[in-house]
This record gives sequence, structure tokens and C-alpha cells, in this order.
Amino acid sequence: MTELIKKVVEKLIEAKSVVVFTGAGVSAESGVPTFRDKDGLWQKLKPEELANFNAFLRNPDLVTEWYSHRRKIMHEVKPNAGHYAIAEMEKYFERFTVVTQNIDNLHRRAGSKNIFELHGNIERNYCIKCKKFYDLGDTYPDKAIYCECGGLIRPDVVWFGEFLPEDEYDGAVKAAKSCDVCFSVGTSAVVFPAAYIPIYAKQSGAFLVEINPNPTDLSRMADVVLQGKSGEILPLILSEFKKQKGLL
Ligand code: BV8
Ligand code: ZN
Repeated sequence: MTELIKKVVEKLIEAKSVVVFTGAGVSAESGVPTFRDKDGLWQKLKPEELANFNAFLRNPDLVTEWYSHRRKIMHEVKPNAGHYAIAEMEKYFERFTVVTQNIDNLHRRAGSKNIFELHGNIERNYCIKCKKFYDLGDTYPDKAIYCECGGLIRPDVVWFGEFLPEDEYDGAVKAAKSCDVCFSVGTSAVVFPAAYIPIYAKQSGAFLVEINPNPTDLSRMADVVLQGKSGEILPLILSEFKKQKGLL
């Protein structure tokens, strides 16, 4: 692993622009369940039953309760060493972009500034009729909630079959196509179009690094695969980088 980390750091030392593409795995060590791991969320609940608009209209109580349950977890957990390492790395590069599929707000809480949230953010909720935004604070409704106009209130997340927020996705694609090093951290890389991000980076000549305990569809395309937990590997990369830059 150390040899591989040194190889990654060599690329980082000369890099002007870095993109870190993350999925649920980067939050796993914070205690946020992933989607497709054995104890993942989808094992108990099927995406078609929950993370899509028609399911919400069919069963607003169940979907509202599921998102409240997840918001509660996200309010109880903290960013982990992987989030903090990514946040610290941001200041060492001319351009540093976090592109996350996660809706858990942990990158922002760890101090990352330049973030594209491709699948929205569970802290934001809005009325499907008049689009008024609601801050639910630390309330966790276990059944559907309605706006004063009578419309249903939904989480501001991207469900299956829904378009990604345009400027978030366009900004992420632009960053991916112009970066020197791209990390793909804690994602099974099966959900599109988000999963195009590391592919565009690689196709545009970036050095692609995957950090994941398990192989994924992206592994064969990566220049380096660091097999392990992001909460352990990212701090190792950061300290080796600082050592080689004489920052330690
Ligand atoms: C859309 C948000 C246009 C809500 C989610 C090609 C192009 C375009 C679309 C498609 C396409 N092919 C198929 C589609 C349709 C679909 C899709 O991709 N389906 C897949 C499943 C086949 N895509 C869509 O519908 C997208 N919209 O295309 O719009 C359109 C519009 C109308 C008509 C047609 C097209 C919208 C997709 C967004 C769906 N929303 N969630 C919520 O979170 O509740 S998806 C969900 O999956 C999450 O966002 C999650 O982030 C995302 C990806 O999962 P991962 O983050 O990768 O998590 P996972 O559990 O899978 O993996 C975790 C990884 O971590 C594992 O590899 C594990 O080994 C690793 N790990 C574990 N522990 C650690 C670790 N790694 C490091 N350290 C550890 N400690
Ligand atoms: Zn309304």
C-alpha cells in the first residue's frame, strides 16, 4: 500500500487541479449505512419502493418516515477522518472540487468548501406544489407533512428517474474534464449519470485513483486502486503529501 500511496502523492505534488468524487462509503465510518453493502439501506428497503417520486405520492408517510430516520442518523453522526482529510487537502491546490453523491452534509460539516452535491441534500425540503422551502430543524416527522398551500413537502434529493440539478452536474463535469488527479472514494459507481464523473476525468487524461475496500466497475479503469477504508487511507495520503511538500 505504501508504494501505491507514494505513487499517488507523486501525482498530487505536480497537480494543479484535483477532483474527489465520493459516495456513501466515505460516510460509512461515521456510522451512516451505505446503500448496497450487506447491511446497506437498500437491503431492507427497495429503491423503487422509496427513492422515487411515484412511490412518494403512493406512500408519502413511509417515504417521509424513511427520510426522517436518515436525517436523524445524520444529525447524530460526525464527519470521519476521511472527510477531514479531504477538507484539509482543499487548501493545497489551485483548484480542488468535491463532487458527492451523498446527501448527508458531512463534507460541509468537515469544512470542505467547493462541493457539488449531485443528488441534493437531505437538510433541504420543499413543497411539491408551490416549491416553498422548509427547514425541518430537529423535527423528524413519521408521516407526510403538508405546506400551508396544501402541497406535500418532500426532501430536496434526486430520486430515480429525476434529473440532477443542472448547475451542480455541469460544474462537476467541467471540473472532472479539467483535473490532473481524480479520486473515486467509497462508491460502487453504478448510479448514473453521477458515475460518469470519474470516467470523464480518466478520458480527459486525469490520473484516476479508486479508494474502496471492494472492487467496482471502475477498478479496471483506475491507474491506482487503494483497497481499504477511506477513513484510514485518505489521512495516509495527506500526511505523505505534506511530508513530501515539507509541510510537516
Ligand atoms: C436520471 C438520492 C435522467 C436519494 C439516489 C444512464 C444515464 C442516466 C441515467 C441512468 C443510466 N442508467 C441507468 C439510469 C437510471 C438511474 C440509475 O443510475 N440506475 C442505476 C441503479 C442502474 N439513474 C437515475 O435515475 C438518475 N436520474 O438519470 O435522470 C433521466 C430523467 C428521466 C428519465 C430518464 C433519465 C438519478 C439517480 C439518483 C438516484 N438517487 N439517492 C437518497 O439518497 O435517498 S441513488 C443512491 O445511490 C445514493 O445517491 C448514492 O449515493 C448513490 C450511489 O451509491 P453509492 O454512493 O455508490 O453507495 P453504495 O452503497 O452503492 O456503495 C458504497 C461503496 O462504498 C461500496 O463500493 C463499498 O465497497 C464502499 N465502502 C464501504 N465502506 C467503505 C467504502 N469505501 C471506502 N471506505 C469505507 N469505509
Ligand atoms: Zn406549498
